[in-house]
Amino acid sequence: MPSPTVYRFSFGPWNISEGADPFGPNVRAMYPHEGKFALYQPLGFDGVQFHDDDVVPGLDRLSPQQIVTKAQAVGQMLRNQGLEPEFVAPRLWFAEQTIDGGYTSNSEGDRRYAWERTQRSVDIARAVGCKAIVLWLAREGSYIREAKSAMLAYERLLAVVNQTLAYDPEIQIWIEPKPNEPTDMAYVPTAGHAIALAYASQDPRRVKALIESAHALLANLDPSDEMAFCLAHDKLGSVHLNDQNGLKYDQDKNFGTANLRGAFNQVLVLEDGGYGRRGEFVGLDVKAMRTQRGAPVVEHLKSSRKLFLHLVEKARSYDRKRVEEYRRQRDYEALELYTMEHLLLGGNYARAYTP
Ligand code: XLS
Ligand code: MG
Repeated sequence: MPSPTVYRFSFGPWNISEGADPFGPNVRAMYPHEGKFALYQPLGFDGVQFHDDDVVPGLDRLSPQQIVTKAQAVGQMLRNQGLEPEFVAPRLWFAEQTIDGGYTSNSEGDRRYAWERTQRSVDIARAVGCKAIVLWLAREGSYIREAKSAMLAYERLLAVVNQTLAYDPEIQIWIEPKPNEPTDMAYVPTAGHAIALAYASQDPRRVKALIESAHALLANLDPSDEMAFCLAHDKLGSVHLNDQNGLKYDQDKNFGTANLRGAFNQVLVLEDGGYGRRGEFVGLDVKAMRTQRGAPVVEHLKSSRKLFLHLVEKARSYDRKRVEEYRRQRDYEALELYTMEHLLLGGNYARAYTP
């Protein structure tokens, strides 16, 4: 039996936000970006996830050399604070050149911009000291299917994956699938699509997926299965744990708060799949409620981490022998009751309670 994994946690600076949504402005004071880094360790986090311009603001106006110099300084600042950069994601959804998507835009100039920005993100990842970029393909898709050739789009996505692998011999690419929002119909909506791209690429070992619970739920899939699929192929680069209440806008609710049993199954899969033993982070992509007062608001990060750790305890005390026995007898009614009672009742109470 390997010793139990000691999980390490990460989040991105965007997870401490001011509360704006598409229908209303900020409701909390801005919290300076640099100040956020000091919050990580006291909250129990030591991994930092970045968008490229979180590391180097305004990078489109800087030369590649200026970008690298600035990123190196951020890397040093992180090391001084005992923090580790987990990944850098090119922000390919904000600039004018990405209105119709980046890699799959119908405009050649826009596609060139996306590729240049991707190279800069790889440079930033290397300079800040991490080995992965995340492709959240926000606007790679369309509002109407007739707008783009999906076949061509998938060819273009694979070409960019290959170009990136060739650009840097060590960089890993973790694709974060999402089926919708901000585009209606997104390419690469599921883990299956991401892993297919990985195997079709020139170096499948370096292409993995980042599975976000809410994104899987928006595709009407079970997040624990999406994670298990990646783990079975040794392709789970990272996770964005959170929750989602039905098929709505992307909610990024606290982990385990909409479906506790679903969250338990995600933790079980991570535990059984050995996730985290090679230093993988447990990323929490959670958003504070707009109603929450104060600045900075960090309760959602604390709560999600705490709920994850409670579920780790539940996963470790889940009686696997008993589960195996129920499976052998094909008694899934009993297995379900056992699972629910295990989640509902504390250890002592469970023993004391006889129906
Ligand atoms: C948005 C994504 C985003 C990425 C990072 O839906 O979850 O937060 O994880 O750009
Ligand atoms: Mg995410």
